[in-house]
Amino acid sequence: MGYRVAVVGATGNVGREMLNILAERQFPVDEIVVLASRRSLGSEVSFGERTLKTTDLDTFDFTGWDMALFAIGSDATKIYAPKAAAAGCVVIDNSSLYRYDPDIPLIVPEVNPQAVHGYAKKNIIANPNCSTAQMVVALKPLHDRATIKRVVVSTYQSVSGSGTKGIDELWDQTKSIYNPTDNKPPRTFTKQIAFNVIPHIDVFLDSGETKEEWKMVAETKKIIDTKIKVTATCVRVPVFVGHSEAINIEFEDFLDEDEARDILRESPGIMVIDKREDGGYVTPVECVGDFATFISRIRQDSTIDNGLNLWCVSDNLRKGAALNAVQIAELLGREVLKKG
Ligand code: 11C
Repeated sequence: MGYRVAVVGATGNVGREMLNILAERQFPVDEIVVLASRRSLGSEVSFGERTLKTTDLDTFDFTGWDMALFAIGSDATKIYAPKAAAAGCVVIDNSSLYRYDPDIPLIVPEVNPQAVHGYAKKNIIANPNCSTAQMVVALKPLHDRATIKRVVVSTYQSVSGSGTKGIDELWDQTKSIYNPTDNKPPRTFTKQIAFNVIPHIDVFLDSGETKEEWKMVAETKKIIDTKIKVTATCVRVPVFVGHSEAINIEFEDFLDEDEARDILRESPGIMVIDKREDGGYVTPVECVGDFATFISRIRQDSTIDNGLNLWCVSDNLRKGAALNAVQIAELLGREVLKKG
């Protein structure tokens, strides 16, 4: 026996990836429904070999459905997630709406799977921000060995993090550089993104940080350890898919770079590609479509007592969103619902 699963926001980039990954990982689905807003009704999406037609989210009754994977914005999530949860369907939500609610677990299955048992308070589980998900996969096994005190991270985030409109803007601007008569002003991003980088993702906060930077701090604390200090600079780069991060870590105890490499090699969800030679590291184009978080450039930071540097790359639509949501669904099935 399998599960009755709803995918909410099935026509967006993340919703489509959720369907691909459910099919690729042969998630035990008895029945699947793909839900979308009225404006996307009639669209078709693929689920393995099958083509599914979208159903109206607004009038859908979640009673009798086991889980709903939500991939819609926070405003719509606020309306529909409580309806699903009240009907007894466990919501796995990709928006930022519930991440910081102490009664809602925020889960990366390789890092804090035990948190799944907290789902029952509200029947909702939150999925972290993409830039946090890949970073905590890399940090957790190192924290278990040498206790992380502080992390300084700089991100290089692809345009797909801001949805299809971000992808279209990079494509249109890139073409218009070669054909200036077709010049299109920035709409999604605040400055030109083609052949440029922008140190601004999400809104500015009073502290001077952006919300994206704040999320990396708050979510790392909630998922791994509230004592870890994190400071982040988040930057949008002209890459279609795949977020990269340069991570500097200060530990309580000394951790040798070779031991760190061995630990990471043995850790779940991680692929270490780290040769000290031309091309002996991973770049975002190579991680697209993959499940792993890739780690390269592992090296001692000799400017502090117990420091390491590393480079971390992952597919932001997969580990950063859809894959992590499906892994949560697998975890929920395995540990709690036990039907599959
Ligand atoms: C970006 N990280 O790259 C964002 C996208 O809180 O789920 C995901 C925002 C979120 O723009």
